[in-house]
Amino acid sequence: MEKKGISGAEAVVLSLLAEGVECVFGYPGGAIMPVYDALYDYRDRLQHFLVRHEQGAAHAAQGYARVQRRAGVCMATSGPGATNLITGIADAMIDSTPIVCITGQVGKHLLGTDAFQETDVIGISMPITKWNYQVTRAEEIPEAIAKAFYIAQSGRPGPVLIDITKNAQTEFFDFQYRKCTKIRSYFPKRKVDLSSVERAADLINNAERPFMLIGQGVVLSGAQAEVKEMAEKAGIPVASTLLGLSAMSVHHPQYVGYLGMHGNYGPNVLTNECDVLIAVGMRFDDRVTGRLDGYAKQAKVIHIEIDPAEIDKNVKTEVAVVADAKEALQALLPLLEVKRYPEWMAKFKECDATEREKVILKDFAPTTSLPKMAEVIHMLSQLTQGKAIIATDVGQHQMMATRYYEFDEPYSNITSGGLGTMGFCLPAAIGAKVGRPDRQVVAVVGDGGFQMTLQELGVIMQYNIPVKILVLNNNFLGMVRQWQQLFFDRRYSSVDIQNPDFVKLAESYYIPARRVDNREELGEALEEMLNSQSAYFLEVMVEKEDNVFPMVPAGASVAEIRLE
Ligand SMILES: Cc1ncc(C[n+]2csc(CCOP(=O)(O)OP(=O)(O)O)c2C)c(N)n1
Repeated sequence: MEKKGISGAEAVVLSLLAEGVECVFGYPGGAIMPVYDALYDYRDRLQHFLVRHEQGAAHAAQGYARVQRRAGVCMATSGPGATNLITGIADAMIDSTPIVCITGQVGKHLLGTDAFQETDVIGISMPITKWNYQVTRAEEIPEAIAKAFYIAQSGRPGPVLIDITKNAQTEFFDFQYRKCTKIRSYFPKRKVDLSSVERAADLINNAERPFMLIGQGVVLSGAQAEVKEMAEKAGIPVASTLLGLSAMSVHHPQYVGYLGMHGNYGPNVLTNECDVLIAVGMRFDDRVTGRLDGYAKQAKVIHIEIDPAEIDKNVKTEVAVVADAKEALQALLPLLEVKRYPEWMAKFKECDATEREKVILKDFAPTTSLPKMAEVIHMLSQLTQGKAIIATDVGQHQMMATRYYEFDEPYSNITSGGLGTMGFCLPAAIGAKVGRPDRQVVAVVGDGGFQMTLQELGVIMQYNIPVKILVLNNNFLGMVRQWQQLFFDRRYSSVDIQNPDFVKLAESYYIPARRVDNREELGEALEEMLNSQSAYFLEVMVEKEDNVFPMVPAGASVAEIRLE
């Protein structure tokens, strides 16, 4: 591809097109105006979604990336525009989400002068990007953008940021775009080391109580079929981390549940009873492990992980396979013996029965005047047959949604895991719906988190994006209230939140809206929401002082999980 004498700004757009980018989430301003001017010329080929706050652009790019399995793109001006992206970038970094962020910057001659809207976004974003780079000459643009896409999407994915000074946007140069396929000293994906795979197979074949934990690495590498095959062939029970959810159908007989602080009882306690722990594409986050010196000490650990920095970081491994999850499992599968562990599987069933009796039946029991979150999610799950994309925010509703939505399709769970970013849900759901218009996308959000990015209702309105928004309103910052109740002697400090009339608010954005405060109407209201061709806003008033259990208290071991 060669074109002579174009501006840096046009080169930005052509570079994005050369990468197959179809849409950008962004917000204009002084230092990025030349790029927006170029976008005007290409508006038929590159759709720009005008968010209402740059944080929304980053989260929308994340939502898009998660469902499209390629980098989402966001754009902002210098100074406040760039700093508003930061939360989304940090979120993408800790949750390994590929996004390419493009920021405008003051002209090269003004750098370092405290010019209007000058911020050192390269310095600020250094620890939360996989790579960042400041372009000060137009001719650097194609190579910088090509590298940005390659780095964001290869190996363990992550966010990259390209900061482009204004002069570089307006200078002319001969444009030529070459995709990047290699960078010196950057080895994103190692070849599978067969000797470690053989050692892993040996451990698994000789195990009495093997247990497989799957994380987002499985989703990112598309290794769902291999996980299923391994579980079926070698008879291994499989549990998922928060970000691994939807990689395996909850209905699969080998699937034993969800790990972590509010996960299922069985997979948490039995982590401390397995003899071989096979962790695939997960990073032993503290929300999964609880207190490390009380975590799986009896087990020999096999860690299949693309990022060598994760090996032995939190949990000491017996065998490490540093590779892409899919490739590693493909190498491992033929070496595994066909096995069944009826007694071991029965232990998970026993734990399930305990959890059912102590937690689940209570969560579903209509004992309170207002519906409980679990009831709402259960109904949503039934009505969508576990086939919707569920975007969640952070808090009790997130844990309830991820506990009780019966995911039956891959790439369906979009949540902020590592950073726990309130405000993530709505813009991420928008990005997901833009990326997968053919799928039902439901944003399940708390009344607190909704108010952190609710201005993005404007994007839904302006571009007619049929996202379904389900606010579970307990008039509390529920998760913090739960902690105050359990660990701070019920001293409710600043968790009581007075809310606006959400229905009127949604209607002011021309989004059909309804409020439900009883069980009788709930099913019908959810159906109305799901059947709506347009966006729809449903507020469900839920039990105010509901708690999420089980719970591994902070600093406790997984074996100390509380059921009540
Ligand atoms: C940006 C941000 N600020 C603060 C927190 C701490 N925090 C975690 S959960 C939570 C309460 C969330 O309340 P709400 O959105 O109403 O959801 P609920 O827990 O009631 O379902 C808070 C304040 C956070 N995770 N993110």
